[in-house]
Amino acid sequence: MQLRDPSGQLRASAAGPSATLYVCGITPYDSTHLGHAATYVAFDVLRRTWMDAGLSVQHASNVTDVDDPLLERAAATGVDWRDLAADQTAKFADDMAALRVLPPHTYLTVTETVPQVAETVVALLRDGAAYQLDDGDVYADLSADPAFGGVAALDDATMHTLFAERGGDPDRVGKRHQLDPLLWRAERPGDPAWDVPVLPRGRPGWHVECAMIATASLGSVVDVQGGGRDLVFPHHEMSTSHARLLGTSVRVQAHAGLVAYAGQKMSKSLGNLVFVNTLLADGNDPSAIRLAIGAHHYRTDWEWTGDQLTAAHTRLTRWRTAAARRTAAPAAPVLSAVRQALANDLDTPTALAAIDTWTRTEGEDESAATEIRTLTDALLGIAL
Ligand code: 5CA
Ligand code: ZN
Repeated sequence: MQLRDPSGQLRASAAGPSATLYVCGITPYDSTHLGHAATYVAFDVLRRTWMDAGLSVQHASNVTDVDDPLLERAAATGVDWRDLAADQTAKFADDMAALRVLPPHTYLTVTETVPQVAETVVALLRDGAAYQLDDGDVYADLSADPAFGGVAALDDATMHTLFAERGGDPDRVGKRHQLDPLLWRAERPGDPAWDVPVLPRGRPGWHVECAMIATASLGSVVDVQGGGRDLVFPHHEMSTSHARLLGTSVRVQAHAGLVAYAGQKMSKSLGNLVFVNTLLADGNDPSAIRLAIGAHHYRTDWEWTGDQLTAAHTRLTRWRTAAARRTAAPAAPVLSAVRQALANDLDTPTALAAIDTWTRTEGEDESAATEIRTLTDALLGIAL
């Protein structure tokens, strides 16, 4: 698998070659939209590509089931935040299963890992990589990590703007540096909070949650950390920094482009959403949804339109008709073209085009159709 990081040889262990994948999970306060789906499908194709290459994959993910937008939605709708999170997490799992996204091997929520996050925060304090303000809040001291900034490689002004836009608090009085991120938030009235050793009663910050879950689930090397492009800064910059100080290195950062709808990034906070469960309830075949997503390279931003789903249905029907033939052109060259395309930074549009070509070519091979069905099923998660 050749992501854009040139360092990328995967590791071989005594048990055989292996690879570790951390994909940031959802904040469960609304249904899964197509932007989420596109990101999770992209990393699912990566996992399938690795498995096809004979790697033993360990895949971990989190659920941000304590966070401001979730608490605000629960308060606004009069629902207990725990019920909202549990309900939306279950619905997300159903949507992912329908889309045939392979579930992570380790899947942890904030609420079930509070003691471990607290231990992590205490370890960072002990090592001088964090500090506590008078009210008990704990922040990471970014100056303890000389490699900070290497993930996003942004100038100071841009980091500052994005930090403020995406959950950071650059102007909090008492912080050593404006970009220092929150690790532990002491209890505020009405907020969920936990009693833990050493720290005041409170709740975890966001980035440290992913650092801790990745480290605890995958060990000292995360081959790929993935998410949508909106997570590059500050989230992956910060979580990678925390993980590094905890002894875990992230080798490759891979980010999916953002899916827009009605002219803007599809986003729970903007409300311009196309939900996966609505598309499924309308009778759309999950394989067509995957094809519509796979028609775009995972790294590019794109805009969802109904036409693309129509085109994906047409493609799926053509593939199914071709895969029902008794004889067809041999599958081996298609398999190698698809593998080559996916090995080239997960180039799904080229992989799909190779199958298109096969559907239009006649031949005498009697096992080709079965082999193509196996190929699309295993590598692309598409059932013919
Ligand atoms: N819980 C955090 C990560 S630890 C979070 O960002 N949750 S989320 O529910 O907001 O997003 C879940 C995943 O979907 C993230 O990888 C995010 O980058 C991705 N995502 C969100 N909106 C879009 C979009 N419009 N296009 C593509 N991916 C998106
Ligand atoms: Zn995350």
